[in-house]
Amino acid sequence: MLTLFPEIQPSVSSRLPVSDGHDLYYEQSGNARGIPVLFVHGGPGGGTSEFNRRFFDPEKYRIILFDQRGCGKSRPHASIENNTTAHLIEDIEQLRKHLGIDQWLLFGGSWGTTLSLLYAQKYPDKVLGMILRGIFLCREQDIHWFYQHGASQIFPDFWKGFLEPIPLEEQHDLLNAYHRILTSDNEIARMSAAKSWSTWEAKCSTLEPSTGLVGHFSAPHVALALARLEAHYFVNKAFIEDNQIINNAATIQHIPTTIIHGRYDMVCPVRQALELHEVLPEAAFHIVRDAGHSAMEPGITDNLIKATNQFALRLA
Ligand code: STX
Repeated sequence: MLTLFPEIQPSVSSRLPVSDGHDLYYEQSGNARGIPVLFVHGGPGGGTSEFNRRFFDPEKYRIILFDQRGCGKSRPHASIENNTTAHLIEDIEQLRKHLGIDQWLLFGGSWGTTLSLLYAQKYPDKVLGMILRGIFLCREQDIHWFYQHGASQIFPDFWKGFLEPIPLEEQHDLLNAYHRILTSDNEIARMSAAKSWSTWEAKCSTLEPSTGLVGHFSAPHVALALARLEAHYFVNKAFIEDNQIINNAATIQHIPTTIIHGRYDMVCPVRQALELHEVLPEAAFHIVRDAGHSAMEPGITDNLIKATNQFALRLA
């Protein structure tokens, strides 16, 4: 079983002003002359963490992490103004040009797979390959599963905590109820809802309870961005057509892709990975038999690092 590479520090950490007053945090680590790889984080609103650098051999990769607009160290924090999928795609393209990179490898998890796939469909000639973990197609049924009925049946105990901030008469439409509170003027209610939202997601992300993951995502700064951005994107159906990713698979057929998904992923059920693989039959596809959603599940980490090592050989 492969485990994370040793901790490294970024050689450059900087900011990139993008459109509409948003300002992105990004950083580079590893080998400045290595294969460029972009880490595309989840949520939306999850932000990057230091351990995200450690999926890549630092001698072979030029590792780029960035925080999508509105989250992590990007500013303004938790802002849903001028924050749509199209903006995020153009931010990635602006970052690519800014860094002087012709083509790069995309490494995305969860919402990071949604965004990577949509970016690749818009700019297929900029993408060397994709490593995708925990496929999230972001259709109505995929959102409904996690925020209304589905995962609620597997984790009924944690679900109580998710229902807690929502008045009974609004519980038939939890996403809109949360969105109302998370965008209200009541700062206390906003923060309390954000904490319940993010705790639910973090608790459902691993097969075994992970206090580290729950602690990170329920901390106020992280929770607020994650909850506000997710609710904003999901009430708007991610600003994409239903089944947009599947319907446009032809545009990315030729891009070398590895799909990795935990059998017991309760945030994004594995069926989404299967459906993606059906339209990208050339992609390598690994269902990890003893894993949930998180990249930190041991079997998922192992498969992710195997994939980055294989891409390093292939792209050398
Ligand atoms: N959200 C899917 C997603 O991208 C519905 C995601 N799921 N869990 C996460 O992200 C955390 C990493 C923030 C726990």
